Amino acid sequence: MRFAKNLLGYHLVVVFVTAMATAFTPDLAKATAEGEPVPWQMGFQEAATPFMEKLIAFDNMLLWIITIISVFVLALLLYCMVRFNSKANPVPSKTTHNTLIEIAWTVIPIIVLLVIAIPSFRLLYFDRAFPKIDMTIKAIGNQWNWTYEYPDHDSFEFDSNMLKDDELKEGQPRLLSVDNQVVVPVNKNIRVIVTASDVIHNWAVPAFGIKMDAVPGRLNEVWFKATKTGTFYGQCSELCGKDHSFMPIAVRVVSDTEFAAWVVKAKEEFAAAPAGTKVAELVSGAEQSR
Ligand SMILES: [Cu+2]
Repeated sequence: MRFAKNLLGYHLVVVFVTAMATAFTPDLAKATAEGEPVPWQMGFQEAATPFMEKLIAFDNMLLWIITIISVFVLALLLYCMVRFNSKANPVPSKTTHNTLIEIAWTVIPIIVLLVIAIPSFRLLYFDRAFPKIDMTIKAIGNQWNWTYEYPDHDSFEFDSNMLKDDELKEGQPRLLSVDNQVVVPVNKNIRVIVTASDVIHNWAVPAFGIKMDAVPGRLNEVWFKATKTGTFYGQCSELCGKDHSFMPIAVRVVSDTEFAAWVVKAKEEFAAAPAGTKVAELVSGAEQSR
């Protein structure tokens, strides 16, 4: 019996240690493929922008804080149960106030909240205060695909549709791969103007730390600076109808020269449209027929 108890205790410790190790060192659950989720992934996808790096560091800090608080509260509860149960402590104390403890349990939580609030506001500011933008793209959500425009490059535009299972090539992730990827240059500040033509969608790319609502008749904007080349996947993150889960986002980050070459090809492939018409129409509430 004792052996069984020891074994159970040992097992619980192993489970706890493994869980903690996985939670605190994302490397153990490291994605094999960058920019996309992997089976049994526990942490975030690897960061591909400075903002996401900061976000992950902030999340790790919060994890430490909530773990310490939870363990402390649990320890207090256990201590009370053992020390002050009716058997161990038959005559209860009549104490009702303790000024020192009351000040402590007011001031310490305030300090904890400040420790959380300051980096949190900093992060918000970093995200919302746009740096000098090198390039702008527009992402327009439709039921159920994305349209992209490149206003800085003669406003060519194209639709990005999910590839069906029988269209996938070797190595392309299912439900995330698209026919036309958004292509952007590496290490450049890219602004994404996000809007929609029908219902609310959401342009989200986890590795960039981006999640922005695409609202019809409204222009939202986000920025990112991808510091790694590769393909980064995301999905529409606002319930938008029956094919909500089938309008993925695929962003390919390439070098400057590759980007320049791609723009030349893309301009030919997707015949140029007059600059800005699409968004102007959307804002004035004109219907898009797709
Ligand atoms: Cu959607």
